[in-house]
Amino acid sequence: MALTSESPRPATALRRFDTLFIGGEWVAPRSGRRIRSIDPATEEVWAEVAEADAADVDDAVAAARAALHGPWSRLTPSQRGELMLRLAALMRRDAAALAEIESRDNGKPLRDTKSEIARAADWITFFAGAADKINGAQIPFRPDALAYTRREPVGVVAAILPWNSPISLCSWKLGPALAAGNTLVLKPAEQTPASLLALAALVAEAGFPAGVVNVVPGFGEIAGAALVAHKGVAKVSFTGDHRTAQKIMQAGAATLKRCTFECGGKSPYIVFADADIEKALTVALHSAFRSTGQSCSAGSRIFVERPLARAFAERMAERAQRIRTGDPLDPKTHIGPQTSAEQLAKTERYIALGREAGGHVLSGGRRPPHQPRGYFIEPTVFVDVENTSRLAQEEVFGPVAAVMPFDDEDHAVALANDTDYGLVGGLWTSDVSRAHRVAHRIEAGLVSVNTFRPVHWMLPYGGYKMSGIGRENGLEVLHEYTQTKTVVVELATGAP
Ligand code: TXE
Repeated sequence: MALTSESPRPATALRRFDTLFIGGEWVAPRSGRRIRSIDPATEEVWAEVAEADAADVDDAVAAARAALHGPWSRLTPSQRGELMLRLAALMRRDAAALAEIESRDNGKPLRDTKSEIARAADWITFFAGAADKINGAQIPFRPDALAYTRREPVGVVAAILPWNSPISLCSWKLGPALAAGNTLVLKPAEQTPASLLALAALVAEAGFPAGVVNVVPGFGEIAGAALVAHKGVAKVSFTGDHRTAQKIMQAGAATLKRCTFECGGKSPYIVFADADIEKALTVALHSAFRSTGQSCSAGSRIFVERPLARAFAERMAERAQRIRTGDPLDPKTHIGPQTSAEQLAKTERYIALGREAGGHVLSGGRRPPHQPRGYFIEPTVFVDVENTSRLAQEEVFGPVAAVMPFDDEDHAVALANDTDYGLVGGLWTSDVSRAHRVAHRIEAGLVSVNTFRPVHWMLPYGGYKMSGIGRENGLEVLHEYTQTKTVVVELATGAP
């Protein structure tokens, strides 16, 4: 394992984000508490961030409701789009600073966070263009009546965000919600509380009316729970663990909240013998190990046609050993640490479970011996793993891939679908009929052929089965942020 940085990074001053962003103002949290954000590459506190509790959440929801029925509702859709374009431009201007905050908070290499911020701005740009294209319809159901539909905002949206890509995943919610005329309360994950406050400063600079976007960093069980149970919140858009989604659904039941859930995955990556094997191998490494495996769309179950399977796994293991694990701020680093001590412990637990179940580690499987501190773990390739084992069935969210053989097309599809998840799937083949046949049979919201997880603002994205409810991205997502009102006007004169 080559390491990019074995010497400790020079100490930097503690960063402070002392206030929440509520109603266009920077306000101290009512409790006075702070979240201590740990840099996972050094295991040291690098920032202290204001922590919201239920009282702050009340204030944020009240501000969002006031904006929804006030100044925000009086703008034209084109004016909403203009403000969003201004925000996107500011995100591009400050991309380097935002990326550094995210890299310190979650340990992702700077080059990845930089490209994520640039893409997040593209997301906002796409939905800015959609703001003035959300139309209802006129329905000629009777000649003597005028019937039409209006697509109205759903109201205050609670966006609950995870720690793996805070600003990027925030833009998936912020873009369509704003385009459709909603207001938002954003709650970043407690592990990565800082970057959305930096984004809030850009929202203010762009000139959005006060209260349209509010940011309340806080813990899931405190600020998150208060937000998703709040009667002033109309919709929850959540990305995270499906067990948390279940709690949110229960909490929202009393007020029948609309929910969009994007949960985890255990995505199949199928390689047929007639595929471009070199390309399939390179993309497999990226799909399993990029972002240290902390991606809901990671290709963690790699099914390879039996005669090729062992050689594929060995070559993957050999190349995995050349992946540079190291300091996220070092431009030469390929993958950083896991974001938290809890996530590292989870990954190590699954590696142990894989071994106990008879799996063999061809590469990785341990913390890098030359990395004295930080939540680092080597990219790990397993063979001799059963698809029914816990390693193959449960989301690890670490850099761990299992290469498993299959015999024919039916077998590959059966293995791919034998999971509770259904977020992403991919297959590699040069047979065009088989490509479509298998793509149609895979139970997942996004299936790719001869590429993997081409996530893009124009493409609907979301899960089958336990991977989620609803879709994000694409114009389709605008339905998740609007509700249809039908208006009927009687045209006939005289008595009914
Ligand atoms: O997720 P949580 P965790 C998966 C991944 C990971 C596992 C656990 O497998 O190892 O989940 O991660 C907020 N009411 N994914 O525990 O708890 C929380 O504060 C309201 C996949 O960190 O789901 C944070 O903002 N909110 C995933 C957000 O939920 C609550 C990304 C996500 O945290 C809450 C992250 C509550 N009761 C983890 N409890 C993906 N799909 O990309 C927590 N939260």
